[in-house]
Amino acid sequence: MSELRGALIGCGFFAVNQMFGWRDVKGAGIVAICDRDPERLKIVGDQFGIERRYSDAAQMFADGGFDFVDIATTVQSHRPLVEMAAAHKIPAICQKPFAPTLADAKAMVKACRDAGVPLMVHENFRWQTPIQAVRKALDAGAIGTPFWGRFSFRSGFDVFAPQPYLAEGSRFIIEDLGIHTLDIARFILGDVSSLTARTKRVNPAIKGEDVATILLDHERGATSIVDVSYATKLGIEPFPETLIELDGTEGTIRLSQGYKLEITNAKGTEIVDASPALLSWASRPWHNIQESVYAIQQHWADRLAAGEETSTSGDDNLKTFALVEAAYESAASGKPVEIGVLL
Ligand code: NAD
Ligand code: 89V
Repeated sequence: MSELRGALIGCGFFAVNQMFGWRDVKGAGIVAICDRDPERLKIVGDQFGIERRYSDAAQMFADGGFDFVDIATTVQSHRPLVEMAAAHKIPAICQKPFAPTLADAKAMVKACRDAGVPLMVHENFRWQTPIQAVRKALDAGAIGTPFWGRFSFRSGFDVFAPQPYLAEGSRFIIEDLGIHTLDIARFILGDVSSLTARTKRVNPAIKGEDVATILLDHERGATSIVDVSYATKLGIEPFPETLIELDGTEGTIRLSQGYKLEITNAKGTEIVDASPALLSWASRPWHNIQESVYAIQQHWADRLAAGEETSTSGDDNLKTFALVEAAYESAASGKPVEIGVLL
């Protein structure tokens, strides 16, 4: 079968990982790129040898010649670009956060559904090797039925240097990072019926919250905590590791710093190294995220070729996005929020 031809919009900081990922993906590649910043267009075009370059996405869609679009811009442009893809009947991948509001996210899912085109949100954290290893152990019944969990990301890493816009929004850690952690909680323990959240801003140089603690009630009965912080100064910096604790009826799972996976049950305790691969183009400490970029893009190429739905489809991501909205609502009101009401 011939290779799927992709076009990428947004050639900024993170798109470079996506371009490397596409270079490795089997069955798909990038044939055109777009950025309204001529400097970024040139840097990425030259680095990856892409000749078709556009400063205007509308012009690129009008010219066509590609089978899918990969939207790697920041959130403000996601809705118009996804709707442009739907209008041209082009399957679309959209970076997280999917949209500025849940209402926008729902409109984007509807636009693609009405147009009959596949839509995947680039929610890559569930594709990380250690997270997949936890899910595999759970699916194999290693700890019976999980009744409690903790999904923790606590760091003092300077994310504002490569992504200065993160310091500028009134929303920060839940919208940018917690969105991944909440998605992991859903991926591991299932959908959520209600949540309660508390937030803080510790770093005075940024506008949004940099600490959040969220209590989740899962529909299948488990209770979990998602706790995220960019104000946590540790001896050994864990960025960008998500640490997981799960207690089940037959045992426990602990994913601890250094990608150490410990499974305890009636057979004893097994310790496994769940480290991600260091891909040829990757660099520490980002390699965990970088490998998951490749993995989600390969998943997209496989599913698009097979005409099957992706793990983080637009529909699926609405359930993660609703948790983000609910967390801000709960933090503001001090009260629990029912998720079903939002969806
Ligand atoms: P960035 O600002 O470095 O890059 C965005 C690029 O998009 C810029 O070059 C800008 O000129 C271009 N752009 C914006 N609107 C455009 C439009 N309408 N048409 C053409 N070009 C346009 O941002 P970034 O740090 O690369 O982040 C991009 C997205 O990736 C964000 O949504 C961010 O949250 C996400 N991100 C995801 C991960 C992950 O692991 N999934 C990691 C980092 C960033
Ligand atoms: O994955 C992300 O979305 C990034 C980072 C890990 C820095 O928060 O923005």
